[in-house]
Amino acid sequence: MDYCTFRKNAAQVRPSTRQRAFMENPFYAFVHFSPNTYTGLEWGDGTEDPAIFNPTDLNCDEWVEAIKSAGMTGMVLTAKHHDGFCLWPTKYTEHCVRNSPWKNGKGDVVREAAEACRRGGIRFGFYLSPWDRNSPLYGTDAYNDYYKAQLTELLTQYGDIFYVWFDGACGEGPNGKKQEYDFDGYIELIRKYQPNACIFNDAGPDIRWCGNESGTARYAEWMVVPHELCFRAEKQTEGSLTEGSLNGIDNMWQDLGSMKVIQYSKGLAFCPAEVDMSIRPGWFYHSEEEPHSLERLMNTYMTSAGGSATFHLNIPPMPSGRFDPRDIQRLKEFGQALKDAFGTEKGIGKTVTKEKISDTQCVFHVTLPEAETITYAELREPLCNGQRIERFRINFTDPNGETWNLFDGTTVGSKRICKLWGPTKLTAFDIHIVSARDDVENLQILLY
Ligand code: FUL
Repeated sequence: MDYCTFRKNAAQVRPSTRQRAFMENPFYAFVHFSPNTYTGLEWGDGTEDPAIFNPTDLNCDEWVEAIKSAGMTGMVLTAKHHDGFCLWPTKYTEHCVRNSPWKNGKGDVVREAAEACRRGGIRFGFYLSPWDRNSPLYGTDAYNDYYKAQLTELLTQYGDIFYVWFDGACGEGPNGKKQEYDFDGYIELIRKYQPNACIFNDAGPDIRWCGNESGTARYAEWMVVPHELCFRAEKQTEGSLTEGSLNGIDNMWQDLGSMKVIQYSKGLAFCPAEVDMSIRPGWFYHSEEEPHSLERLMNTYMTSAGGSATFHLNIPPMPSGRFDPRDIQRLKEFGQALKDAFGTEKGIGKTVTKEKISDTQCVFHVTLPEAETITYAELREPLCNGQRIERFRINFTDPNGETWNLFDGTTVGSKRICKLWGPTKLTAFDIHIVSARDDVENLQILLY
């Protein structure tokens, strides 16, 4: 296969309908809640007494309000973490809320959270840890049946689910044995009962892990990646450009999608990255911890949701079941900062003309109706055309004819927020597509 054909084939790799819908709302919350909230641990060992789980003041509507105040549009609850304790009254183990004093064993945190999301108009999803340090079945085939039975309860009893988050962690269970997870079987169940839900896992199928838990996105994030990495996603091309292999590829690689890497891939898949981090150092609540600075959250947002990935931000409830007022405050400030930055579109009525140089290079000339100070340009590739842009520059020419570079970028994908060098009053500027895998059509340009 020649270089141009391989590159054009890479540009044909497309998202599924559910992935496209998911990338429209790339900012959502995680909620880590379990016996760890009461023991102060990050990983419980499964021997915790269910009686310690007792959120005397649980208020899921407050969670939803706080989540919405930051601009997030979904919530993913840890229905079961590695300690095996279930936040809903599952039929399949006694290690669950039924044996907690909370509401005399009649409570169901999953239901309260799902219903609060519904009332508040945000989406609901769940995390169900495959690693289970409590279940005596762990390490045997019967565990996969147990896990699927629990998955089925969650998929069928709590309304629409937008996201199922599969943790990659696979440690030892109470018998010292490790488990071989039947991910194919788990995925089949989700497709059957919640066909619109996206599924997170290191290897796909729908959303993959960015490779760290500190909110650090890649400088150039690709949605089209080697199937060797995301082998649970659909393989959409056949044949490599260069002989060789990508054995050993993992989600820590800094470059997963440039031609330098994918030339060796024997098939490509569409699988965008999620950047997941907690608002505090821990995933679970520890009173001595403080929420991260507004600046850190903003930076993470710009490079994740604004960098062709998604942003999954965790807020851990306190033992009472409420969010910490410090976190609520930080979420409000964050939402306000996002509104200040992106609440009012500028350059309304601008004209855009495209100058095509070749199939892989073009320039978009943008003219504003009047001079305005533009801080951010937000670019979006229509994902129905796949991901094409490899490198771009935003330039403007001053009245003396001198050209200035306002932004130098690589990938665009679902959304690229470009903080322009400035501030500069602009009436016209150019977006040079320096390199693309195929003709760039209908580039969306929003100014703020
Ligand atoms: C990790 C887990 O081990 C952490 O406890 C946390 O749930 C994080 C989101 O995923 O793999």
